[in-house]
Amino acid sequence: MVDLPRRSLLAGIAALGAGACTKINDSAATRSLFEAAEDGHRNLHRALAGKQGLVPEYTRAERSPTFRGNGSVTVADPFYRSQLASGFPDWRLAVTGLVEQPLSLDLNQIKALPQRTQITRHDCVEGWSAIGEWQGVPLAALLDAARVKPSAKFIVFRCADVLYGRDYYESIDLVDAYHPQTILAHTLNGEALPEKNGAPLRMRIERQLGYKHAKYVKAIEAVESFAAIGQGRGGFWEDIAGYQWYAGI
Ligand SMILES: Nc1nc2c(c(=O)[nH]1)N[C@H]1C(S)=C(S)[C@@H](COP(=O)(O)O)O[C@H]1N2
Ligand SMILES: [Mo]
Repeated sequence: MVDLPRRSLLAGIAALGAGACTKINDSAATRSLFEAAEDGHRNLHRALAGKQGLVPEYTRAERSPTFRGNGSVTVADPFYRSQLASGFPDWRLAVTGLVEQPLSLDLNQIKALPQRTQITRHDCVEGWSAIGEWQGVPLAALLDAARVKPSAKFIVFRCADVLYGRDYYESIDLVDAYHPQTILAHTLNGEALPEKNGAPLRMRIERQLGYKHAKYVKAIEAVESFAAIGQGRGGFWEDIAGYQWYAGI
């Protein structure tokens, strides 16, 4: 694990330029991944929505007065508890797996990367929705800084909470990973994320249902397959309750 100095991280991102997303989405690797998608729902959904279609964004006036917490709303891990009490000074996000340059970033480094703010609607399969304003770093910027290897097919999120005795985790494909509205958020409605909503860092994967939006993210891992992780279905709810891995909305 290399602690990449902030300056070289920013220089690396600047060198990639604003075209980074386009470049990756136009790559033969991504196209063949898309074309090879086996899942009928996924193919259909992508064909209808367009690969990079954006979900609607809302106005500040439309934000829900409170954004409820669901699933884990607290984290028992003692290191997490001491960090929560002091504003996460020693919290590190790892970017690992099939990358040329593994990263270990603190919150200040993450906030110094390009940022995106979006007001979106969260839909939980349990039958509730909420509109919130999220700010964070596009996952694409983190993946570009770490230089994902061509063999990577999925991005896995490792979380700090344990629910029903299991580590929460989730995974998405590279199309969703590089989607412009897929961000690692640190701020909700202008304030640091509350514990119930995933402090200090949680995913927003706006074209997917709520359970894909991993909270309390401590590591992001590029993998070729998620068969050996958890029970092999790609996520916590996929493993324990048979929820669909592809939860496109
Ligand atoms: N780490 C972790 N992430 C999680 C969950 C969880 O229990 N643990 N619950 C998921 C579900 S089912 C939903 S609907 C959303 C809820 O996000 P919220 O608590 O901010 O409303 O987080 C998702 N991400
Ligand atoms: Mo959910």
